[in-house]
Amino acid sequence: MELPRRNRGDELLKTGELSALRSRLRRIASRHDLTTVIACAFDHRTRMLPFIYADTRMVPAGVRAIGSAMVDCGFDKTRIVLQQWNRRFRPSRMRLDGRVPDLFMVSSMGLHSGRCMELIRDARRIDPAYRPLIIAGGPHAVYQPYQLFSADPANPASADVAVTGEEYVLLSMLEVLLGIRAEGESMRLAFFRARDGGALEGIPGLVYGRGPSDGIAEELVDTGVQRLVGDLDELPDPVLGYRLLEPPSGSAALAYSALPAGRVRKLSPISSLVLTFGCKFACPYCPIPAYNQRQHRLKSGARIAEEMSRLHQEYGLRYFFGADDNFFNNKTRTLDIVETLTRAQVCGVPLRRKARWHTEVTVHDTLQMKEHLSLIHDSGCRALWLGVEDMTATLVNKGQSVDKTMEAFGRLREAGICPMPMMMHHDSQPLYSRGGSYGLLNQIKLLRKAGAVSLQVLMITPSAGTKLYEQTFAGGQVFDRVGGRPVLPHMYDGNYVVASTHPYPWRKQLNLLAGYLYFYNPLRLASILVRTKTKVSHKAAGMQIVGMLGVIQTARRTLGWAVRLMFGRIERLTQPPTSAVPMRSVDGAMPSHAPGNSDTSPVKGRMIRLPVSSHV
Ligand code: B12
Ligand code: SF4
Repeated sequence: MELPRRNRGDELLKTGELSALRSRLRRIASRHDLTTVIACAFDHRTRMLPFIYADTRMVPAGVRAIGSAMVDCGFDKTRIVLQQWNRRFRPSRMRLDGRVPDLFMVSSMGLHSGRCMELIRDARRIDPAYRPLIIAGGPHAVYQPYQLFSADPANPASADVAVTGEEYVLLSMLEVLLGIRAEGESMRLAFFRARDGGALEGIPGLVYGRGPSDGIAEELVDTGVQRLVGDLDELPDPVLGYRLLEPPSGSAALAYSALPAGRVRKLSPISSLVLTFGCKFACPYCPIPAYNQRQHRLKSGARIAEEMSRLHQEYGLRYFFGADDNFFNNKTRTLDIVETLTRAQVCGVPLRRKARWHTEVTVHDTLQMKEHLSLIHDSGCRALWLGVEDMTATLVNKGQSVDKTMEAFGRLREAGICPMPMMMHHDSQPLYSRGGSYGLLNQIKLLRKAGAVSLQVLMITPSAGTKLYEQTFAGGQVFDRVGGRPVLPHMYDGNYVVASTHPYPWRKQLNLLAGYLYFYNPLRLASILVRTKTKVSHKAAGMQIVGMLGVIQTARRTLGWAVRLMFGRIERLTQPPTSAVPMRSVDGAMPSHAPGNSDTSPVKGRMIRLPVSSHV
């Protein structure tokens, strides 16, 4: 199910609320001398096309945002550890400023949740007398916070609290904790006192366990859906987060100091940046509109220009990736941003000469913007990722069609912007269809012709927080085990066929590879090199090389799965993962983050297998 919507008019924080909270925390920060480690969970088994470079060479914006918020509020002793760069990091070995940190935070997407739980389990090895308060956050906590808590005495791996929201929720909780914390008291004990006294119940966006024994929750309290910050200019400066990065290493412990500014660009040449959030469409397989409470939230053009300039000046960063859901969502607002970027200067030089930016949009909105694409190029935009999904709109109709997609791609190429299609393969789409445009290869052929520079083809896979999620399980589409091998969280990335009613699901798996091979291959590289040169053809050649290397890695990881699908017995799930611990809201209503929260009665702790805890 989608996240429930707050009452109309109460979706957003009041203007200035986040800024005021930041100021209040700054006034009390020096009294507390907090140390914080923020880990980004990452499962290296997910390293393959189409994310093979961006996954490790773009420090995720989520952990940077949380780190920036801590520093902005005066908690300078903060370190960000990326499992992407520090595979062996062990929270039980971490020391910051010579001591076990007060706070251990972990951010995770659903597909990295296996690693997230390992980090939490390891942090719990720290003697309770010194143990930090364990806070989980990020997309996995937003959509499935109940998976971060254990009811198994043999495996007491629970976060103390899951933040199902953004900076405001975390900072509100810290304000309450610091408000009641006695001198020398640990943050963990302050948290328990606040929780038991009901002081956290008024902060929407938290889920925490309660129970007599440490690490095993008897019930989960859900304080409801967060209020969102509407004006993204109120967010803390993202430049701060880059100062906090743990240098890459093979060590389990932390380095004495953070990554020097001079090394940031080499290790993370692309900088992901929050520009806008939200999308006006309502695709049934996408959780984004509900997460954003159907709101469109933006930074101003001036603020974006300032952030790009500072990131360029301080770290030499030149390439930016907007964390947008649909950057072209609103024409007037988009034009306002790009016009400002076109005029902006950095040290007397136009910003557009120093900064190149890229982001995600839809085909429909690209055509709405078609008269302005050269202005968008002039503002520094060089590539746009478009959710083409299925060009014939059979899977989902969001205004795309073969003609419209071809027109949008042509216009982008003319303007010097690389079109980067994102496709979704599904059970009813054949590999090839004779004389039509329905087959996967037929569509890739059209996209090649239209000038696509890169390709993303993923199998449609159930995603928590979407309209389709529960029914995909109820319909028996989702695999539990194939040939005895369990489907693990990292396999929910769209690269593995883990949900299908096709009689030969192995064909679907091989279709994905065939699609990539058809797009990325030496013949195509040669033809790009000899064809007429255009503004984007050298980029297409570069992408071919990256893509061919990526295909090898993708085949290495997924061919074994195709073989299992061919010969192994497929066991299916009939229910999505649910909470092993009963959940309740603070007011007795249905908990907002409970699985299948459209039911009318509270969840009574139905016990079914959690992919996170049982398969890892
Ligand atoms: C950019 C992006 C990518 C980039 C990421 C590159 C990188 N290293 O950063 C690329 C293109 C590689 C990518 C790939 C994938 N992505 Co992606 N991606 C995004 C996108 C558009 C922006 C992410 C971002 O930077 N957001 C901005 C930051 C500030 O937001 P945030 O991370 O959510 O963090 C905020 C809160 O969550 C919270 N928070 C985060 N961490 C923590 C920690 C603590 C302790 C606390 C208290 C709070 C907290 O506070 C932050 C500040 O507000 C999001 C959608 C979106 N708009 O967020 C999807 C999204 C993260 N991706 C998603 C998915 C599923 C994928 C893929 C699996 C592909 C797919 N099938 O769609 C792959 C996985 C690749 C891999 N191996 O990891 C999903 C995750 C859903 C889930 N339940 O986990 C999202 C949410 C989109 C969606 N469908 O809703 N992605
Ligand atoms: S257009 Fe993209 S971001 Fe918008 S609802 Fe559909 S899939 Fe989600």
